[in-house]
Amino acid sequence: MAVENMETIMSIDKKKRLLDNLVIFGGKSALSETLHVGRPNKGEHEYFIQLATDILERQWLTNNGPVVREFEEAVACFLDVKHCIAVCNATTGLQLLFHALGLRDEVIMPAFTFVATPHAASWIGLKPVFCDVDERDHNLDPVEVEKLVTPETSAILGVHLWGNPCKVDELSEIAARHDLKVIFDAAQAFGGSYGNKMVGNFGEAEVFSFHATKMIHAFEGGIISTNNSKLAEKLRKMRNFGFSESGVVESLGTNAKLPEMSAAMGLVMLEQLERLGKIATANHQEYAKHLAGIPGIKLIDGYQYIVIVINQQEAGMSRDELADILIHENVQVKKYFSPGCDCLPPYNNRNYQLPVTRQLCEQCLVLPSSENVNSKHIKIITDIIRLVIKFAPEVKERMVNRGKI
Ligand code: T4K
Repeated sequence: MAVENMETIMSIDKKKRLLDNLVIFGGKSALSETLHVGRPNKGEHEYFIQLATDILERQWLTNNGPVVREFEEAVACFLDVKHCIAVCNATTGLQLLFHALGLRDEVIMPAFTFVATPHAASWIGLKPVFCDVDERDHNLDPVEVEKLVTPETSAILGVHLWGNPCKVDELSEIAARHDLKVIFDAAQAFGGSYGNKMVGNFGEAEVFSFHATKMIHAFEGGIISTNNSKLAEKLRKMRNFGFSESGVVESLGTNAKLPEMSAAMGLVMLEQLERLGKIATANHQEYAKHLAGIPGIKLIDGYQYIVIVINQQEAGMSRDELADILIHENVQVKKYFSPGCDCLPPYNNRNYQLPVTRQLCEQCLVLPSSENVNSKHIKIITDIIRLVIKFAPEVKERMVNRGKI
């Protein structure tokens, strides 16, 4: 037999063996436990238990207690912002902010975001107007924003997606020219910066999430940050049924308070910020190293989330097919954000033209990264991606034959 043919047979055999190792084709996962996107970072248990014990012994569990105040001060100091108002979650924080700013009618926002962004507006009777995003950073495209401004528009709501800041200056300039408020959903961007300032200092105010899945969490929780003292005072009353500090109801309000236990977790996690930031950065670099050169895979900048964009033509397989393979391998990837918010009820009653959003909704995949994910895990995950893309036609054929697609 010619040497060439021998090599072909050997490589076919090797390819088959390699593909047989994939769980989707009957192999065994190299990961003994499932890796999740958004697996909570743990923090230091002893410190949390100490704070939790103090809270229980103090018998002051909520309603602007000392730990909430300490958490607010610590965050304000870190962000170098005048006011931080702790709330029970970012969704409610956004609602308080919309209310406090007296927004009405239409709010321009991206459709490529977590559904909390438009839901927060809709819930209080505002109309989300979905705008396309920039392909490079997945954030609001100012050129598209400008086109959507109408006499009904009251605000522009930017979302700092994946921890990367919006084009704050351009959005602020458009808002100023049309006399609109500009605010930011910074749920994913704690620790991010724009120019020489921390995210948290821009627009009328910004809203962070400290949900369990965020790098820094408080089980559930949020912070509204602002340099506007009047707005801060209003928000403080609103989150506590409209009560003033002297205990008199002065305005409409709701219950958006953060419990002491959550604030305690927030403080514990804040202490870990530097360490967790280093882990997240190292993980991002590790992914970048191992994903380099894989056709059709682009890793998005920003250390807090590992977001890849899969170009089906170049990769030879779709985002959904790759996700399916990885999930079988114990890698619980997330298809954030698919479908886009404009395609979800109750917003799917208008035919939005959002070409970049549409494309990203089909192409983005978020991979696991947290203190639970190390370089060995990343090597395993990226080896699988490299393998299945290298042999994409065979992988797809086998998937079809097995009824997987
Ligand atoms: N704006 C933006 C741009 C946002 O991204 C978010 C929240 C908000 C506003 C609203 O903020 P909050 O009101 O929540 O403060 C998760 C989070 O629930 C959500 O907070 C977050 N964005 C969103 C991006 O992700 P899901 O539906 O993906 O969560 P879930 O339950 O599927 O969990 C994700 C993964 O994390 C799972 O694979 C399991 C793992 N996990 C989760 C939890 C809660 C754990 O391992 N342990 C846990 O305790 O929304």
